[in-house]
Amino acid sequence: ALSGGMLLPRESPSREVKELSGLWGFRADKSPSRNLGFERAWYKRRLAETGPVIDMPVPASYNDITQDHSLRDFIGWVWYEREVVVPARWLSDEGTRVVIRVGSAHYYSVVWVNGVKVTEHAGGHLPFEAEIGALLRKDPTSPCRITIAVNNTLTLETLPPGTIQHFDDHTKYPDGFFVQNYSFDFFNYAGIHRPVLLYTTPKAYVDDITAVTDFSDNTGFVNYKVSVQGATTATLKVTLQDRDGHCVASSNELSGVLKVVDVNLWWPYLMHDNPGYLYSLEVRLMAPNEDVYTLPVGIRSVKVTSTQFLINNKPFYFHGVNKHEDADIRGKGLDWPLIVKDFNLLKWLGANSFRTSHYPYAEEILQMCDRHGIVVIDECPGVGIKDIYSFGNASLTHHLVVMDELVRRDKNHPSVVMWSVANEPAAEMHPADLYFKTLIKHTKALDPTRPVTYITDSNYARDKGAPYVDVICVNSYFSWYHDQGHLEVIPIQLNTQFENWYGKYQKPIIQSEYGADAVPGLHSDPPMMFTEEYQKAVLKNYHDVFDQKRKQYVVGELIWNFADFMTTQGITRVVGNKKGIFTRQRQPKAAAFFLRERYWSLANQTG
Ligand code: BDP
Repeated sequence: ALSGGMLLPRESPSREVKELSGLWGFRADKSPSRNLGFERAWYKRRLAETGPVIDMPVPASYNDITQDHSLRDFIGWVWYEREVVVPARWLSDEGTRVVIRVGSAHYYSVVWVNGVKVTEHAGGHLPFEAEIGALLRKDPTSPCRITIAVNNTLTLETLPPGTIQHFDDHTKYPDGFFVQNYSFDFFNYAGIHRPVLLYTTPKAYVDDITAVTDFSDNTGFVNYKVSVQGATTATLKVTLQDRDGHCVASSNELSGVLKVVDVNLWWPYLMHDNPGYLYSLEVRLMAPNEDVYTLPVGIRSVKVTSTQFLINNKPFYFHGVNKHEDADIRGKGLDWPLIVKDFNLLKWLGANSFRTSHYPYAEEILQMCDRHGIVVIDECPGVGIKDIYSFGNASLTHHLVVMDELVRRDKNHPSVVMWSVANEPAAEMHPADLYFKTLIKHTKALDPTRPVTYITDSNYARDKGAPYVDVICVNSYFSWYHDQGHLEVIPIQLNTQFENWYGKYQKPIIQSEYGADAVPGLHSDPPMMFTEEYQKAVLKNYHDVFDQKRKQYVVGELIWNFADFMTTQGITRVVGNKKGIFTRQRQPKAAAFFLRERYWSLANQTG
C-alpha cells in the first residue's frame, strides 16, 4: 500500500502554491553509454557547467519543440533544470513543510534538489512528490536548484510495456543503432508533461481525504475519512458547504457520515438543468496547528445491473468519445487553451462522456469534468499488454501499484464512474485469467464503489478476463481492419458481436471504440476508405445497430477518436492516426456534424 495521500495542491489560508511552469534548461544524454549524466553526476552542478543547454518549456513533450530529428525520436535520459527563489518565509519557520510535486513526467524520473536526490518515480501519467523543506533550510540564502532526469524507455515491466531492439549489422545500421518497439499506436511522447509545483503545508497537515457519497430520497450522504500527518492527536472541524457557501453539515471527527437534507445531486450535464453540482468539504485542522484543505464533492451514486448503467438510479447511456492528450508542438503537455477548447467541442457535439484512453489524464481535466458534468471512464496506462512476459509477476506487481496511485489520485472525482484497468490486452492468453482476476479484485478492494472494466478486442468465447468485469467494453473496426471497403458487413458482424457477448455474460455492453480514418478534405461517393464520406458511413452503419440494442443492454458508444493524434511512423498511418472526427487542430470533419446530430437527438431521448 502507498504511504500518504496525493491531494491536488490548493491554496488556502494555511497553504501556498508556486507553479514552476515556463522555461527550464534541458539536455538529452546522447553519449554512447547513454548514461553520462549519472556517470558524471550532472545533478551536482548547474547543468550549464557540464555541457550545452537548450531552452525547454514545461509542461510539454520535448519531442516536437526543436528541429532536431534525433531529439524527436530520442530514447533515454533527458535532463531538466530550473532554479527557483523560495520565499524566505517558507524557510524561516521550521513548522512549514515545502513539497515539490511533479504532475507527471514520462516515464521514469529522478529528482534532485541542490544536488541531493529527493525522489524517483516509475510511471508516466501520475503525480509524485517529496518534502524538501529541511534540505532548503541547510542553505537558505542560495537559490533552490531543481534537476529532473526523465527516461522514456519502455520495457516489458513498464506500463505501458515496450521493448528495445538493437541492430548490429554494420552493413545496414550505424553503430549502436536501436529502436523502441511498443504495441500501441500513439506516439510515445516524453518529458515533463504536467506542471511542477512547490507548495507548503504546516507541520501537522491534512494529508488525505476520501469522500464516498450516496443518497436516499432527498437526503445525501457524504461518508468521509480524513488522514492527518505530523501530529499524534488532532482537533478538526469538518464542514460541508453548498454552492452559495452555506454550511449544510458539519462534524469534529476524523471520519463519519455527513447528512445533507434536500440534497442537490451531482448530475451529468444532459440529464439535469443544474448539472455538475459540487459541495465544498472544508477540512480544518485546529490543533496542534491550523491547516485548511477544501475538497469539491459531488453527491451521486453509480450502479450496474445486468442491462443498465445507473447514475443516481437513472439509466445512463454513454454517448461520447475516446480522447488522447495530444496536440501540435506541445505533444502531451498540459495546455489550458487546448483543454478548454476540447470541453467546448465536447459540448458542441453533445457528448456526455469520455474515456481517458489510454492512460490517466491530468487531474485538472477531471476537475473540469466534475464541474461541467461530463462522465469519465478512467483508464490506467495498461495498453499494449500483448507479450506473455507482460503478464508476469513483475508486471502485475507494477500494474497493482499503478492502480493504487490512480485510485488514490482520482477517488474523489464524481465524474469518474468506472475504472478501466487495461486496453486491448492479449486476454486470450492463459495467464490473463489470474492476471485480471487479481487486478480487478485489487481495484475493487481499493474502491468498492465504482464498477471496474477493461477494454477488449478478444473473441468473446476465449477472453479470459471478461468474467471479472462489471461492464463489457468492446472495440471493433468492422469494414476497416477486416473486410476493407465492405460497409455491408457491419450490421451483421456488430449484431453478432453484441449477441455473443451478452449471451455469454449477461452484462451491459459499451462499444468502447469504433471508427475509421478520414484524411480531411478527401472525398468520394460512393464512399471509399480514408474519405470523409467513408468515415461517416461507418458511423452510420454502427449507429443503426446501437439503436436496436440500446433498448436492451448496450449502454454506450464511444467514438474512436475525438481528434486525430500522433502515432509512430508506419505504413498504416499518414502523419498520425486520422480516426478523429476533429483534426488534430480541432477542426470538424464531416463525421463531426453527423455525430453531433445523433448525440443531440440521443440527449433529448435519454439524457
Ligand atoms: C485500437 C486501439 C487504439 C488504436 C485504434 C486504431 O485501442 O489505441 O488507435 O485501434 O487502430 O485497437 O485506430
